[in-house]
Amino acid sequence: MEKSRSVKISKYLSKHLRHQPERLGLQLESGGWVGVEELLIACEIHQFPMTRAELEEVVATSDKQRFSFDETKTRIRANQGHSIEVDLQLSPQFPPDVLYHGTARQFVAPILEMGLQKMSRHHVHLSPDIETAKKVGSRRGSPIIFAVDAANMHENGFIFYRSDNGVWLVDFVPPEYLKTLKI
Ligand code: HQG
Repeated sequence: MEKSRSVKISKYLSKHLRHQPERLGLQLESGGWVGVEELLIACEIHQFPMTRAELEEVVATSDKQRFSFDETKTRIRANQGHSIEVDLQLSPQFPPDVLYHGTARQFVAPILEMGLQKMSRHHVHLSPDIETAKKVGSRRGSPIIFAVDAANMHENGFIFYRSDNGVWLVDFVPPEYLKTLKI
C-alpha cells in the first residue's frame, strides 16, 4: 500500500477509535473495542471504504503500533490516546526508574509550575526512552525532554499503566518529580 494511503487510514482510524466513534455510528465497547466487521461497514457507509487487508496492513505496520486486534481478530481498538471516556482495562505496572516526556519549549514554564497534566487525553503520556520522547516533543517545534522520577512517584503511590504499544500512562506528574534534560 502507498504510504499516503496508510497514513490516511491511520488518521481516520485514530479519529474514530479515539475521539469520535459516534460520527460513524459506532459505540466503543468496554476496553475500547469495536467489531471489525461493524467498523468496515461503517467506513463504507461514510464514504471511506477500506478492505480488511488494508486494515490489517495498517494495524501491523503502524509506526507506533497505534491499534490492536483482539485474539480472535474480530475486534479492534486504539491502544491509547483516547479523548472520550473509555476503560482500557489496563493493569497497574511497576514502572522503570526513569521515564521521559518530550514537549515543546513554550510549555516548559507552565509544566514546571503546574506539573504534567493530561490535557485533553485520559492520561499523561510518558516515553520509555529519550529518543521516543524527542520525537513526541518534535511534533510541536524544538523539543525539550523531561526526565520523570517514576521510581519515587511509584513509591509514593502514583499508579502507572503501560499501553499495548509501550507508552507509559499516569494521571499527573507533580513538578517535584521532573528534571529538564540537556539535549
Ligand atoms: C503539554 C502522540 C502546559 C504536554 C505522541 C503536551 C504521544 C502542558 C501537550 C501521544 C502541561 C499535550 C501523546 C501544563 C502537559 N501546561 N502544557 N501543565 N502539561 N502539557 O498530544 O504527550 O500520534 O495530548 O507536554 O507520539 O504530546 O497520537 O500529549 O505537549 O505518544 O499516536 O500538553 O500522542 O501519539 O499534548 O502526546 P498531547 P503528548 P499519536
